[in-house]
Amino acid sequence: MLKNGSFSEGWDDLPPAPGFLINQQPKGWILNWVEPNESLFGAGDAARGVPECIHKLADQLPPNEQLGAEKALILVGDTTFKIFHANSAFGAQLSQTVTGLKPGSQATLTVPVLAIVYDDPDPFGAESGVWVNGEGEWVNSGRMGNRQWYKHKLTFDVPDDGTAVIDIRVKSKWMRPKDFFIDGITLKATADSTPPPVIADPPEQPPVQPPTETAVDTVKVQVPDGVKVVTAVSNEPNTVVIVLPPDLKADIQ
Ligand SMILES: [Ca+2]
Repeated sequence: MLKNGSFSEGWDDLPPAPGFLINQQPKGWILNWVEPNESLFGAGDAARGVPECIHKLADQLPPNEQLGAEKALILVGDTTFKIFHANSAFGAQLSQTVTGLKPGSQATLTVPVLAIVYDDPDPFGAESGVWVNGEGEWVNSGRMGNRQWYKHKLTFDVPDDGTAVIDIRVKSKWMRPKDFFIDGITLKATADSTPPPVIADPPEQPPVQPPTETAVDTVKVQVPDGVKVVTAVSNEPNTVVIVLPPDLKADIQ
């Protein structure tokens, strides 16, 4: 099933990009970006810079942008994933391959994305999109809105191999600031219930007999003539303590 849709399971730091930028690859996901001067996912526009791709933690956000607030940038847990650049065209992608889904069943992937477009008047200035097994589409910022969570929702048929390759893409077309936030990704799907192959029968074990309990309320002690006996009560159940002087031995029957 889908891993780390809430971005709360940590990350790996990636090798430095130009400008000593260290991007964070969320656990369970593959992060990559369009290198400068490469086409933005096949479009005529090209990337000009490498976006910063990081986790924003709740305590790094003002209260009105935290979980549950009116302008929340976190939808689940205490982190959100942010992809942004202050002044450059860029593209980035998060990918995950989910296996073990029931072939032929229907599944629904939901990916909330929030774009901050600042004062860009171009409705195509920022776009985001989601693909499953190569099927998907771009949604431009004119449809996504500014500072609003847009929920990409894809219902798909699980192929025979039970695999869903998920690609989440964002791109910014102009040398203008753009921020994207992604959080609360869910996959509603049926796991393949085919039982795993049995390799060998487990060896037969003899049945274990429960220990029989006999109620004991008396301990018989035989003491030679002339030996004084002192009895005491302890808190240890089913335990008898025998204390002997150095010249006597115990003969336990
Ligand atoms: Ca989160």
